[in-house]
Amino acid sequence: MTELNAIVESARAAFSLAVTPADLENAKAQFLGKTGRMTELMKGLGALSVDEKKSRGAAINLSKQAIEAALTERRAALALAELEVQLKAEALDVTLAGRKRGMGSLHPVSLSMERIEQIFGSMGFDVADGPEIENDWYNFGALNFPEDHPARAMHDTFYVEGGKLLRTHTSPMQNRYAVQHVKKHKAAMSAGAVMPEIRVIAPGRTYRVDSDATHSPMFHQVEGLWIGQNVSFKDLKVVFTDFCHTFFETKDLELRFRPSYFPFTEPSAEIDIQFQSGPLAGRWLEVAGSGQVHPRVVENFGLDPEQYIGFAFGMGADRLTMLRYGVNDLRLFFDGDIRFLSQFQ
Ligand code: 2U9
Repeated sequence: MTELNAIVESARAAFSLAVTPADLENAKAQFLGKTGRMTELMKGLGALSVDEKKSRGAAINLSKQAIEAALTERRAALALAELEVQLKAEALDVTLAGRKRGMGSLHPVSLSMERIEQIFGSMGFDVADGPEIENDWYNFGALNFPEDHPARAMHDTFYVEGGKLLRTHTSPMQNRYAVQHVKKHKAAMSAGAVMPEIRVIAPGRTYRVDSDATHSPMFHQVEGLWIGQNVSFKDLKVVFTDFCHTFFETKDLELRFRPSYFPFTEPSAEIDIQFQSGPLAGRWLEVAGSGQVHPRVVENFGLDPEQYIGFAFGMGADRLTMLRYGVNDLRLFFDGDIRFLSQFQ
């Protein structure tokens, strides 16, 4: 073997011993680097004659090319090996079961509201909608709250810019609904027609400056309003009794109407229920306020209170949900704890 062939062979051997790209670059330096063996040979050419330079130089170049080819080949082999290691490390087992993405579900209070809408819907009640930021007239004035009356202070209102407020109850929605209803039928009524009854519920978020174990600054109400020519307290009793039976899924409960005061109803009553069996049995539980709609409120709808009369009620949807599911702390509804919420899926 010529000297050059021997160098090429030892380069090949050195390259194949390299197991990392860094090893390989070190090995390359030994042959092709500034002080490498091939470079030293090239330097030796200077001492030769022109003819010798030509033939020796060509031979050295050939060997250099062979070493470079060996280097390229080894580089590719190491890169491939590295890729294989990486692929192995990042291997995916496509046969593994997928990770389950949690399905969302309705909040228990939303479930109650939907249920309440459904029950009153079956009794012919429409569902009103309306803004959470209200003006003083719809929230208070039209509902017969006199200026500076303590009942306004009782509501602990959140005021926002421009004299507007966060509605303290859902009554303004029924107010707006009733005013629209009357407008729609005004012409027919002037021609002697009787107005179709107003039968509506208003579910939604309400706001009061209040926060403890049983009060949250944002809470949910469902209010109802039924106005016609011959709608009485008796109808309220029938409707609300029926509602309680369906909502709590039992007829084994008593209702009690206890006199009370609201500016928008006269007479007014708190509605209490008492389960005759089950974990809540034997205690009177307050579930709603109610009353015959005050004549001034009826007048504000644009109706003659001598002709049109009816009742209204209001209930806290959060409290009703607590009673239905046996939840003992209102704050659980607002914590967003999945362990609690997932029980209602
Ligand atoms: C109009 C006229 C009258 C709605 C009514 C109540 C009685 C009532 C409370 C129950 C628990 C509010 O969430 S709570 O604190 N509500 O006691 N609400 S009558 O009366 C109306 C509504 C609309 C136009």
